[in-house]
Amino acid sequence: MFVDIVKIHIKAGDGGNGAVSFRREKYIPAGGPDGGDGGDGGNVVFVVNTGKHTLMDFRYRKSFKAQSGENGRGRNMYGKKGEDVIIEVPPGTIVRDSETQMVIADLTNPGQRKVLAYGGKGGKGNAKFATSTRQAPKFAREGTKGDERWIVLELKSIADVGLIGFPNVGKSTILSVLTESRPKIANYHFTTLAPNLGVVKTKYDKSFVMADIPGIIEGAHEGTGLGIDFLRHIERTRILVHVLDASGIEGRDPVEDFYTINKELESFSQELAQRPQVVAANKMDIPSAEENIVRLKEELEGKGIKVFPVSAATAKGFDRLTAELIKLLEELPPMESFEEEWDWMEQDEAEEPFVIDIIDGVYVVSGPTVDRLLGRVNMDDYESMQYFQRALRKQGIIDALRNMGINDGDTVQMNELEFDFLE
Ligand SMILES: Nc1nc2c(ncn2[C@@H]2O[C@H](COP(=O)(O)OP(=O)(O)OP(=O)(O)O)[C@@H](O)[C@H]2O)c(=O)[nH]1
Ligand SMILES: [Mg+2]
Repeated sequence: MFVDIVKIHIKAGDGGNGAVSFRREKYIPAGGPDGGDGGDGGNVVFVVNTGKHTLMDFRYRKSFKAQSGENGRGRNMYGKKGEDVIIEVPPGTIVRDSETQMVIADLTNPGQRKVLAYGGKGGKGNAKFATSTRQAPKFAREGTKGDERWIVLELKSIADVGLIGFPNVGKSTILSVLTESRPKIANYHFTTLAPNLGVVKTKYDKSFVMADIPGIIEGAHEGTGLGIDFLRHIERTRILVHVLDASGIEGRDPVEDFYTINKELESFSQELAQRPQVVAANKMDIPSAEENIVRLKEELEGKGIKVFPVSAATAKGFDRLTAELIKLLEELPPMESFEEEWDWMEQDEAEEPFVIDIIDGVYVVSGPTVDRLLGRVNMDDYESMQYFQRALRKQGIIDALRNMGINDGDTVQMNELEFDFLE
């Protein structure tokens, strides 16, 4: 089975807890605090591996968890950082948030890496909470939780040129003539069940990637035949080569075939239907093709669609076709990548400006706002202290303390600073 869309769960490691510990030394009855910080949790990292072509690996394994950070220990020993979990995906993998369906990553370039769940931060050990007035803090901080979420991986192969057409018209045979790819070829419909890719090397010293997909029939958009879901594999091709059986050996008319397939294409995606198309009129080695090719050219070339008579069986006519493809590829804009619509990391990274913990009756305020504020004030300077008090009010810290039930005279701690609350 060809797996090209999967839902998986990812969880980054939690941060380790900070330790509460006191130095023990011979002859020194009560040493200072020496509880180390917890380690950060590991991240969930996605990496593009060009050796992979399907999402097969995710068929049985749907849950990925990075290691948590270790807890801090005494003697100021820091907890070890949790290991990242690395998830390898084929190029062309789009990642969506399973709830919102928004694209969060387009993993296209070889070797590209992206963190999709960040590990939690390790908590600070009690050594970090010591101040001149509280020399033996009996508290430490817990580590924060790692990110966790359900995501959907969807494979959209990246190819320059996509081969489309009815079953049995010779798409796979053409791929095998032009590339080293060896897809299954047989004289029955729906031989190809999953897309095949190959690299077309030309004498112009240029190469491009060609994709062959399963055959399309009338009603495919309603699920007839193999349906058209696999068209997502060629959504990112820049040109479509529409393969027609010019011999009409199966009793269909190649001119009608052309319109039928395009109608199906339109019902899948207007955008894909607008993609530049050239026609490869195949099976020219069969005599009945002579008559049909005249009609085909008359019908289509008037509409600006170029028709190339070819025979995959005898490998004839492909030089002109590939020359045209090279020319078009040079003119056309590069392949569009998916816009990443939403960056949850940015949202997560905008941490809370401050948090308040009540520890042993002390109101401990910490966070980026506090760090910034304390970096700016000089406690020995009256004006500076007044600025500090105004800032506390402006940032909402006073209100937050009030809401937590603080009373005049209670102790507030901000990093190294400790003072009594008095409005
Ligand atoms: N006479 C002749 N037969 C051809 C030519 N190209 C392909 N065939 C034959 O047509 C049959 C179908 O070829 P495939 O390449 O498997 O066709 P396909 O379009 O990939 O078919 P599906 O994968 O089923 O959609 C095979 O028996 C091929 O040998 C050609 O140029 N001339
Ligand atoms: Mg085929």
